[in-house]
Order: sequence, then C-alpha cells, then structure tokens
Amino acid sequence: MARTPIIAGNWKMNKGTAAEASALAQEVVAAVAEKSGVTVIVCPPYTVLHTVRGAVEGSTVKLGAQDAFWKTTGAYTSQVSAEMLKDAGVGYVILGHSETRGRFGVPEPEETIKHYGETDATVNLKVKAVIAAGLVPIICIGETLDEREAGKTDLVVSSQVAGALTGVTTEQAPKLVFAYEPVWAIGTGKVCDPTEANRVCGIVRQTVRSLYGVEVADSVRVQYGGSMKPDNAAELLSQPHIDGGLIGGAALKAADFAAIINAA
Ligand code: 3PY
Repeated sequence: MARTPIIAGNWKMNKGTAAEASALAQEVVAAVAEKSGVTVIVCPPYTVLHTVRGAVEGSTVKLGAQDAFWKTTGAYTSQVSAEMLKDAGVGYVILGHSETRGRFGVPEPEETIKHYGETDATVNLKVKAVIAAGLVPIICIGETLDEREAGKTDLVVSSQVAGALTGVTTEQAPKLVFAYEPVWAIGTGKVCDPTEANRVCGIVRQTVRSLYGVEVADSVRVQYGGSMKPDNAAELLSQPHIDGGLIGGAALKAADFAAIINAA
C-alpha cells in the first residue's frame, strides 16, 4: 500500500518566543508551498501554539504538540490535555519521546537529567486520550545504547509498541504514526545506518501486524527520528519501512527542514 510520507519538526524547547516561532513557521510555510504529497507538521512549544496556528493557517502545514496529559480537566498542575490541544488547533501529538521517558533505576547526574518518568503505561493512557480527542498520536519508541549493545533492540521496540497500544481498537489503529528514534541517535549527531533503521521500522510494523493484522500494519506510518538531516534524509526516506521523519535540530532551520521534506 502507498503511504503518504509524513515529516514532523520537533522544535523541543526552542523557538519559544512569539517572534521566533512566527518567523520559523512562516519560513516553513513559504519553503514547502510548492510541495504536495507529504504530510508536513510543526510541533512548537505549548506557549506559541496559537502563534504558529496563525502562521500556518491556510497552508498545508499542520500543527502538532510535543505531549498531552491523559485527563481532560482537573487538578493536574502543569499538565495540558488533548482536548485543550485540539481547541488550540493541534492535529498531531508526539508521545513517549525519549526525552520524556524514564529509565528507572539508571542513576543520572543532576545536570543531565531530562526525563520525566514516562513509562509504557503513561504513554498508553496518553495515546488513548489523544485518539479520543480526535487527534493523531506520534508514538516514539527506541532503544538506548546499552539495550542495543545487549542485543535487546527488537524486544525493547516491540514491547514499547505493544505497551503503547493496550486498549486501542482495530478501527482506531490505521491512523497511528510511530517514530523509531534510537535513543543513542537523539541530539548526538549519530545516525542509525539506513538498512538497520529500516529493519527496526519493520519490527514496528510487524508488531502492529501481530496485534491488528496486515491491513492495519500496511496503513500505519513509521517515521525514523534521530539526527535526520538534509544530507542523510534521502537514503533513510527511500527505505521501504520508513515513511517519514521526526526531525529535531534540522527542523529549526526552514531551509534544512524543507530539504528533508523535498527528499521524501
Ligand atoms: C532528534 O532528531 O533529535 C529528535 O529527537 C527528533 O524528535
């Protein structure tokens, strides 16, 4: 089945002032104006969602968010619900990014802590809440370097996929988006070999197939993420199981982001 490529820019905690966000979003809109046949998403920080919504309005660029809480409303200080994101014009939500997943029991020096204790169980609650709000989750999965070196990559990835999908129905599953992001390739400049990235994205699809059957497995889109840049995008995106990219640093420059989109 032909799947529409999907390229999402994860701005992380960058471009968070209205002026910066508006400028980058407008540049992205202009840079991809002539491009069709690719789903293009920008995921800015929460504070500038409204600004970016205004900047992408009327274009083909879609608005995404970087997380969502699973409750709709209530005494949950600091959290933002999927319903609120929907009201802000969001269509896609990144969930379970490695920068939010915890690795419990792994001691970390204070200055490098950037995990918020996300587990497969909380990712699953968020996936269901995002689907219930009518939004599309981008479910991130990926192994650490230790897990890769211990030969556990396939097990980690398949159990993160299955863990995220508990209670998700066959009717809900075809629209899901997954992002295979090897943790060791996030923000390190190290990129996974395209053949290996394709193989692991195939494991994601195979896990979906074992849960929902071949039709759903052929429909879901699987992105690669982890130091995807203009110079390695074409080779990664030409792999049969890689349907797009979740882009970090290269999404902060419209020209680089557009070059990746043009490679899809
Ligand atoms: C990266 O490429 O650094 C990412 O984390 C994309 O989400």
